[in-house]
Amino acid sequence: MKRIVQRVGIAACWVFLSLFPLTGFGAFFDTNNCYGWQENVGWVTLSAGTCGVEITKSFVKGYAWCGNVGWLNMGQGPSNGIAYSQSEGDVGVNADGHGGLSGYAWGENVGWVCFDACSLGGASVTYAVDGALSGYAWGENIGWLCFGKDVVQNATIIDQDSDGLSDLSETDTGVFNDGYDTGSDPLEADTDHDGMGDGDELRSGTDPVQYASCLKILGIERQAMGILVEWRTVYGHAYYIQACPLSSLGAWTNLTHDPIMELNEFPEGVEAVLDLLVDTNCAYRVIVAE
Ligand SMILES: [Ca+2]
Ligand SMILES: [Ca+2]
Ligand SMILES: [Ca+2]
Ligand SMILES: [Ca+2]
Repeated sequence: MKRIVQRVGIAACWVFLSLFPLTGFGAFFDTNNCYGWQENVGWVTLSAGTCGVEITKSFVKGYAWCGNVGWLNMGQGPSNGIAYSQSEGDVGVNADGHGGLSGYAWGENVGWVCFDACSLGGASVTYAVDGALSGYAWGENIGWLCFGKDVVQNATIIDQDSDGLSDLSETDTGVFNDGYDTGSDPLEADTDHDGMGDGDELRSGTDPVQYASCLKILGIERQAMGILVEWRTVYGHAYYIQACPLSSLGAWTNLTHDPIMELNEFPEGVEAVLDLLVDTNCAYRVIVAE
């Protein structure tokens, strides 16, 4: 759907015809904070850098340090290399590949802690692909152990190609399913070579393993009324088109006051904005509105 906007400001006359891929996203991993809440003893800290916990696609491994309850052994790797059987000598916390945890951890001071407490009538613990734990585990000796979604982090989530997606989610299957199973290559920052990094594609809703699916300007065309800027969209996502005078590179301003949301075409479509300020010597780019 074409929209007409009136932009005020600069005069001059040239249009910089180029494609501007999404920019400005940083990696979204924060390994600085590891906390848990224990009902009887208050906040417990899974100390940053010393958590020693690794989440793989099917199990959790290592020791979590809780300031008030001591070390919590999440398991030392399953015997079969895939998942703990929960039999003697092979006990630990398993991951289901889609955010769910189950099984048991052991603490010298707290005894067994159950991570799939649903069977006990309570909630269970889930994990995000950035290593954050949330939900409730149950310890017979300590009661509920609460993991706060925003603050519990895992210290050893790895992002080998620094694209903002952990190796945990980059399943390298070539098929995108969801944030836990992106299908992208953990050793390639831009798996499909479309110019957008894998993490940026997830944030913008495009497919990280499809070359044709990416956020970019499709065309900048001079028309009688102004400059028409067209870009590729994803349903449910909102965008700003920004302009920048070539005489002042880096000074990007939004063409519209509010972001433009794609609510017509699914799963992907095209939007366009007509910039009425034709006497502008400038560049255009598209960004995803936060
Ligand atoms: Ca990665
Ligand atoms: Ca990657
Ligand atoms: Ca890409
Ligand atoms: Ca893509």
